[in-house]
Amino acid sequence: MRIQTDLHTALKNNEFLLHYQPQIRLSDGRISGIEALIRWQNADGQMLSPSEFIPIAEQSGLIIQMGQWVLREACRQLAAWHQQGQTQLVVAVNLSSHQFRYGNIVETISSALNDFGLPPQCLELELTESILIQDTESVISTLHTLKHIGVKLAIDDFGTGYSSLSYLKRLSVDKLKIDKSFIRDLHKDQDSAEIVRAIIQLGHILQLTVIAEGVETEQQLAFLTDSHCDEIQGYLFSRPVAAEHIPEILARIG
Ligand code: G
Ligand code: G
Ligand code: MN
Ligand code: NA
Repeated sequence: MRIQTDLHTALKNNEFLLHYQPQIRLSDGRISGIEALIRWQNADGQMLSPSEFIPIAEQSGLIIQMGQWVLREACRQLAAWHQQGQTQLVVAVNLSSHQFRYGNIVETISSALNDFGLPPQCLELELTESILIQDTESVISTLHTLKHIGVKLAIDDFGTGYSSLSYLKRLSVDKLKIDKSFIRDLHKDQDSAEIVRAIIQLGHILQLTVIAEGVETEQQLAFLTDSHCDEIQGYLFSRPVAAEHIPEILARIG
């Protein structure tokens, strides 16, 4: 209950902020996109991770307001980067299942794009498999509307959720994000390596972009390059950082 009250206050007092983590395209080594990740800097100056407060925000329904703030803040920041000349930059935003179902998501997204004058294809939505397997009329119709608007859709934590792959065919998803647990275990067990290769092949057969998350070592990078993975994200290139650090990273890796 305490953290729930605190979350309300935090929204009112602007205690949330976004950190940003670059995604690197392996074909040319350049930054293809940036994932926005929420942080909570509370009144004591303590930085809290979303895994500590997102589940509580989901339970209380506050995730909807929080998610609206995230979308608008990410769009505001992206528009600023576009104005600084990074006109091709894409920002990826995580959506929670609750927000997707009850959050008036289409309206939130179209007004954010409109208010900040952004082309829809520079916004990517990261959905979890738990959203996609719900497979109800309303989820499918929302996904189609979002595609029609022109935003990109990525499946986050791919491989950890449910085994039904039928939605990949039916819903026009653009990208698979291979869950970091497989990348972590790449060189510990043969199965993870086989699974990663299989996901990349599956993605390519379906003409999807495949990105590996949680890339921390040169050894993992070499494996992913060899397996024709399209993009990588992880501490090897950069941790999630405050927005002010992004221009220097863009200047360094392009
Ligand atoms: O940085 P990391 O500790 O940043 O994030 C932990 C988890 O929180 C991840 O599963 C990530 O997808 C989720 N997360 C981060 N930011 C957001 C957000 O803005 N909205 C939602 N729904 N989840 C987020
Ligand atoms: O669930 P989602 O993929 O949105 O969350 C991304 C999470 O992964 C965030 O918590 C982010 O801080 C974390 N992360 C990003 N890069 C790495 C990495 O190289 N290693 C590990 N262990 N975590 C990472
Ligand atoms: Mn994500
Ligand atoms: Na993920």
